[in-house]
Amino acid sequence: MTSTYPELDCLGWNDRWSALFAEVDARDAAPGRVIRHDGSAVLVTLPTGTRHVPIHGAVGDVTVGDWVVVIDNEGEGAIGSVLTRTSLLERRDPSTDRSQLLAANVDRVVMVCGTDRPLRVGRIRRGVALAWEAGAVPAVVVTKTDLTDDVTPLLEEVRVADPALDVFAVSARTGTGLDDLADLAVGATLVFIGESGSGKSTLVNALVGDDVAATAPVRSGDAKGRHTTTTRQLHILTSGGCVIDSPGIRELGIWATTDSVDSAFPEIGELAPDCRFRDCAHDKEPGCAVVGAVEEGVLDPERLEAWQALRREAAAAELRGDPRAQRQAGKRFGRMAREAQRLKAERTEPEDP
Ligand SMILES: Nc1nc2c(ncn2[C@@H]2O[C@H](COP(=O)(O)OP(=O)(O)OP(=O)(O)O)[C@@H](O)[C@H]2O)c(=O)[nH]1
Ligand SMILES: [Mg+2]
Ligand SMILES: [Zn+2]
Repeated sequence: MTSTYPELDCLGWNDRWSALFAEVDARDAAPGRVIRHDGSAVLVTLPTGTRHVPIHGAVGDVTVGDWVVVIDNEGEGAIGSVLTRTSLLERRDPSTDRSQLLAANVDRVVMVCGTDRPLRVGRIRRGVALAWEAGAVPAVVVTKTDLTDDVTPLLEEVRVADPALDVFAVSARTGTGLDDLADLAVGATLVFIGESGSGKSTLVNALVGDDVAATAPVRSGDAKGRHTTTTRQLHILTSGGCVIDSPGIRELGIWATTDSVDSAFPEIGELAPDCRFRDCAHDKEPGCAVVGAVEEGVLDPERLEAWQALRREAAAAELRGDPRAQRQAGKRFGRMAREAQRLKAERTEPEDP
């Protein structure tokens, strides 16, 4: 089948977007993909070329990777609508506690870690939960392998974080391992996330085969980055597919629901039905199958600890941000308080002779 807009094929235009766009009823409208967000305007690639389009409040949030309908394309241009997303990566902004859109329509959330800094297992787990919540599949890239003699301990730590994760060991400098990563991108959109200085932009340049993104040396001593990349930008790979480069994230605030945390820990979900209590928190409850599995040595205690920590964090975030979750928790608390009073009353009642 021939494409409706061959100019957009390299950005991932397909039958889905074509069908969604066909439903739009607007004159002088054109489909395009947002390749950069500049605050008051977005850079959009359209069949007619790439242009800035101002954003007005009405459309709601637009983010990099979005497929949009640009109206009045011959004139000033405006975003008429955002086509229904296949995925949306967002995080909690630690300063405002609001959701911040990071990227849309991504297939893979790729956490980039450099061998010149410690790998943080907790951070990887957070990324995994965030990726599933977005509707994308997580992956890890351990880059700068040319700086170490033995990458095995780092890969082992990733395995500890999540044994099911896809892991790529690469060097942007020597090119080792880049082919596998390029293969992952074919027909897909990847988004790179990770600490400043971890090597995201260098990796983008290596994949694109050109210096399309600015990079800067890390601080000597602690290998801290300098926050070189300041906007999210989508790049097209000549080998096929797209990669979104993003600024180093200082704190990957979790914006995940307790459900998405659970989907990052399927082995716990499989055990849970065997717990005595349906709402078992797998902590100190009697008859807990999950704690039992840890005691029998079939479940890694670190996995349970990580699940508990992420679960707590997601639950707290839900409470802060979601009035419905707050009400539910309020009811739970009310039940608990009534139960406590009942028990107290029982205890203080005169005993039967
Ligand atoms: N030896 C070596 N150095 C690398 C490699 N990849 C990146 N670097 C270096 O690491 C430093 C930081 O790389 P950047 O690509 O700017 O890092 P970044 O993740 O984009 O950083 P921010 O934009 O600040 O988030 C640069 O000096 C790169 O040359 C690699 O594979 N090997
Ligand atoms: Mg960068
Ligand atoms: Zn349990």
